[in-house]
Amino acid sequence: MNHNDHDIQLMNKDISSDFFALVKEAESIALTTHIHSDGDGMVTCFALQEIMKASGFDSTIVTDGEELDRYAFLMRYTKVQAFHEDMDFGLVIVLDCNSYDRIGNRHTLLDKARKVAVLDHHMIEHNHIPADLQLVDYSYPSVGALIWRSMRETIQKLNPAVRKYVADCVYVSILNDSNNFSNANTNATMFEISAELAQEGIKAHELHMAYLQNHSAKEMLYVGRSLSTIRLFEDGKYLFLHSDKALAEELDVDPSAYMSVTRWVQGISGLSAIAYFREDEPGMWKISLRSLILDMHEVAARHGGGGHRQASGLTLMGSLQEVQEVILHDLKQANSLS
Ligand SMILES: [Mn+2]
Repeated sequence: MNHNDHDIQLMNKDISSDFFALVKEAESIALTTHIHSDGDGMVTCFALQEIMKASGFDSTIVTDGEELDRYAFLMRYTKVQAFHEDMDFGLVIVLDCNSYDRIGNRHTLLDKARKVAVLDHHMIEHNHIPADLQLVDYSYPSVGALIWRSMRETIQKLNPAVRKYVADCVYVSILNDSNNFSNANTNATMFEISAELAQEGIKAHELHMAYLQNHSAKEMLYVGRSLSTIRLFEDGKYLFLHSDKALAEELDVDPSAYMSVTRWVQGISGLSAIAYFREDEPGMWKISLRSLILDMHEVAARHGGGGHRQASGLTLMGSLQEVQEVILHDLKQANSLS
C-alpha cells in the first residue's frame, strides 16, 4: 500500500474527477463507515453506491453485520455484505470516519486495499487513516451533505430518478446528524443544501416519518426503560442514564440498530452535560456525551474516543459505577466552549 496524503480541505471543491480516477482503476470497490454505523455514514454509503452504479461501477457496502432494518425504505438495489477476514478489495472508500480507532475489525480491509479514499466531516483524530483521496471538511453537517456538494458535477448528470434517490439519502443523513434540525450544527449551509434537496423533489415529511418516527413498540420500551435510569449529579448539572446489556437481552433488541437514546433527553433545562452509557458487551460501555457549553470532544479524546465538540463518544471498560465515576470526574474538569 502506497498512500500519499492529499489534504483537500476546500469547501465546494468538486472531487468527482479525482474520485472516479480511483474508481476506474479499481478491480473491486468496498464502501464502509465507522463502527456503530448511523444514518449518516451508512445511508451515504447507499447514495455513493448508487452514484457509482449509475456510472457502471459495481461496489459492496461492508458492514459489521448490524441490523439495517431502519433503513429499509432506502434499500432497493443496495448490495451489502457483513465483514469477514478473507475480504479483499482494490479500493476501499471510508465514509463518516477518518480514524483507525473507529473502524473496528475492518481495518484489515484498509491494510489490504491498493487504494483508500476517506470522506468525512469529523475532526481529524489520532490514528488517522492515510488515504490516496481524502476530503475531511468540518463545515458540512453530514457526510451525505459533503457528497452532495463535493460531487455535484457527477450528481447533476445522473438521471432524475437516481438523483432523487441520492437526494433522499442526503436528506436522511442531515436528519440523522442534526437530529431533525435541532443540534447545534444546524446552520445556513444545512438549510441551503436541504433547499436544493427539496428542489429535487424529496418529500421531507415522508422522510421524517420513515426515518425518525418509525419506532417499534419494543424500541420505545427500550427507550422508556433507559429513561427511567436518569440520575442527576452536582446539583443537577450532569444527567446520566444507561441501558445495560441485560435490558437489551430481556427485550431481545439490538440497541446499535436503534436511534440514540440521548435524543430523548437533549433539551432538558439547566444541564451542563448529558452522558448516556450503553453496555454493548459485559462491562464494555459505549458512552455518548452531549453538552452545549462544555468541550465533549476533549473528554472523549482523552479515552481514545472522538466526535464533535458538543457531541462525542467513547468506550470504557468496567462496572457501571466505575465508568460513571470516571466520566463524572472528567466532566467536572471539562473546558468550557467559548
Ligand atoms: Mn456524520
